Amino acid sequence: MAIIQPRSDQDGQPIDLRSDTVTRPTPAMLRAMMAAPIGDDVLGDDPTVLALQERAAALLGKEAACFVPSGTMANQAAIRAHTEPGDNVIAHRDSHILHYETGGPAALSGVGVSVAEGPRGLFDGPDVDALVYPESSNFPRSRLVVVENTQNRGGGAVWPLEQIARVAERSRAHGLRLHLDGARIWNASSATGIDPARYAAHFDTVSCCFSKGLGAPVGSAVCGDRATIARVHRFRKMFGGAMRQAGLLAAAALHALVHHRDRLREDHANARALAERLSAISGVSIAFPVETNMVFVDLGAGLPAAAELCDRLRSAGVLCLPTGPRRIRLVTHLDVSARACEVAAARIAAACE
Ligand code: TLP
Repeated sequence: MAIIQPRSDQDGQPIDLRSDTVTRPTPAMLRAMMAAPIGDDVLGDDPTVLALQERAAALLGKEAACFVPSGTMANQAAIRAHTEPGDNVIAHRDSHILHYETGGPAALSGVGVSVAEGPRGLFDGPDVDALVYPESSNFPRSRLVVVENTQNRGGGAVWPLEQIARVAERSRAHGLRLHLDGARIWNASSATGIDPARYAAHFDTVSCCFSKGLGAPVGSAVCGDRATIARVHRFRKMFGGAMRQAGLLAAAALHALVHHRDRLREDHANARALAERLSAISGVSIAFPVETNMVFVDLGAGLPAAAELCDRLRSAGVLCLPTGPRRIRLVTHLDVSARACEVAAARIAAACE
């Protein structure tokens, strides 16, 4: 059941599968923004920001939350809050904090990152054992483990809860702290039916985004215990992310949290159907099983390279992004309907000929 007519079904609009970040606010969301009571969040009195923070913290079973402009700032402020310069962080080679945050851990926190390997961006308890530095005045201090759920470059993969528990158990045994990059924790939860708080319970901090599948224009939050969130708050200011009448944005995020979580299953069904159609194209293979709202397509030797295919598709009114020389990513969201996914699949088939 679509809430409004998705943008993909409006005349002249491209079918935009580049990311779930591209959604525009719905009319109801805009009304919520217009009606929101606002204050000055740097002075701590924006009621809508405070309400959003309370709600996000409650949903993730944490004491407190800090509203930030982006998922990148959420991760970076959390990393900075948990570490001191010279410390070491453990994360997967394919994690967002390593690939897409412009070297933030080194630049903003002065930390090194030891990389775990493993299929679909997931790793396990023994990887933590292998990567942790022994305590010695020679070595960096291992301090933090970062998990990403869902895992973007792993195809939108969902971490099994037991695997998270194993990583957390080994991390705690070494005295490490844990941060969850939960930019798409809502998708993980929708796919498995597992309450987001059950994922979050294994972590000291969790970042979550309102501006991806949930469809808000801007905004993320870091959730955790009061003391750590007080540090996040401080680093948000230092990184330039403290906003003033931020209630306007928080109102969109609150609306999204209340009204758009249930519909994520439509995006997942659309992604599965899209993958099925694409897998019928000769030379195309689907890189990962589709668990959430992402489809990664590998292009065989007889097909155009990824950048070339994306250019052709742009002319045909379908937008998507290359993530490797022969790999493209397509992401479903509330601005693409099931019908638009069918049309996109047909145009991709034509562009591959
Ligand atoms: N990811 C974006 C790009 O940066 C790749 C996308 O289109 O998927 N964590 C994860 C797992 C993410 O996928 C993203 C965004 C972020 C954090 C950062 O969020 P923003 O874009 O709000 O800084």
